[in-house]
Amino acid sequence: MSFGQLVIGPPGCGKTTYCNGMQHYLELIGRKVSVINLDPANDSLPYECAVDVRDLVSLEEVMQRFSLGPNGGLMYCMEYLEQNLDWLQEKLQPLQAGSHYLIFDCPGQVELFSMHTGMKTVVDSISNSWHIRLAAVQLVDAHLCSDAGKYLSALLLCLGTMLHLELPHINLLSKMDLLPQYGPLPFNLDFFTEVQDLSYLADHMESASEGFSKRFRGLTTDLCGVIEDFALVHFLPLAIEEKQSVERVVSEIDKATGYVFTGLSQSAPYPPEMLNQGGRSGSSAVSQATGDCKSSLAQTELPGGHGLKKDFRMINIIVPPEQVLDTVELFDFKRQRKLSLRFLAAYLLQSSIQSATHDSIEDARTALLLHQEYEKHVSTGTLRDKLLEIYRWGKQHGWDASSLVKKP
Ligand SMILES: Nc1nc2c(ncn2[C@@H]2O[C@H](COP(=O)(O)OP(=O)(O)OP(=O)(O)O)[C@@H](O)[C@H]2O)c(=O)[nH]1
Ligand SMILES: [Mg+2]
Repeated sequence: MSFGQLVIGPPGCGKTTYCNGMQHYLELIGRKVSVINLDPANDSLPYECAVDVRDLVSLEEVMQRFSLGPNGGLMYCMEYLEQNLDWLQEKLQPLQAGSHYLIFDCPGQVELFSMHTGMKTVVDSISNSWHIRLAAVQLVDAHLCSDAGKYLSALLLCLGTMLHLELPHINLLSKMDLLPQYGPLPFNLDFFTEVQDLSYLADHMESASEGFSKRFRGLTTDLCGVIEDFALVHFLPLAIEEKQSVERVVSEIDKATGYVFTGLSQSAPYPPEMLNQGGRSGSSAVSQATGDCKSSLAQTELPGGHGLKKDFRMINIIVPPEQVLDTVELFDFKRQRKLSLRFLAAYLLQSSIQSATHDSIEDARTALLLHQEYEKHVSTGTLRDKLLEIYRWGKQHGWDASSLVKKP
């Protein structure tokens, strides 16, 4: 069994630079790494390339020979690769036999990974037929966070790719070092990485754009609802030049592919380089945080909050739903969108929360008050009617309950 990463993302988001940085980092911590270039347009490679698809097919030649433009040419190249999978398999076999960790540098045309069947066949062969446990590592330029509309498009792209590729998936906000030059962000960085309470995005888009019509608001709100309902997309920030940042990313990818368990069949519980790291490494910091959280959960009678599933997933623990008071689930109407904390606070408590930033204490206090509301409706037998009323009202008003908030 081999392990690896499929590095994907829009043009120029930093995939090739990431492959180079990742190869250096992993070699430093003692892994044997091979980078495979799957981009037929990549003519100057900064990394040491073990397999180059350009030896099979090159974009320039295809464009000349068939009078195709760059995008049509690339589609042809990927279909040609699909027809010649045994070429790729032959090249990968010695690397797998040598237990190399494989990093695949991919082209930037996003449609290849969100709707193209040829590329999906290539990926399926690598991961299913040739037994290489892959994680898709999707890079998205962090500057997209400076514009709510572009950020929403990036979320949809990530979600679409995740559903199309069906691989363990890690989304990264790349080029974090350049972010300050785009000015202050409309929200904290946490808002963009955790992808919670997206109702703020619609508010922000409306206030930032004069021509933002009511129709667009409804569409934006529904799209945000779809992303929140799936609860699959979140991001890790990446600064490829910073060791700690790369370390954190590697730790997440290793958990996603199962690489962390490779030592289990031998005597060591973790891959050797993890055990050898001095100090508090990313992976040990994660287990420390997980341990801290587990012990506080053990002392808590019933942990409560809003949207806790995602919090638990972030720290990699599983808590049975019956041992949690989650206001997302309490106010849920089956097969309907999940309700945001902000909407529920405005509708049921007439209070406005998180008008400028995310405050976790304010969130916790609001979840507690909502739980009291829930108990009240359960005891009077009015919960179902209340939920019907909330969903009807929400749909009619574009899920914006700010008009109900009591003025201070
Ligand atoms: N400041 C900064 N620049 C970066 C970073 N990553 C990549 N770049 C620059 O962004 C440009 C594009 O980087 P590439 O690594 O070629 O991006 P790519 O995604 O492989 O591009 P395509 O293969 O054309 O889709 C290059 O000029 C890189 O030097 C980063 O983390 N910080
Ligand atoms: Mg590239």
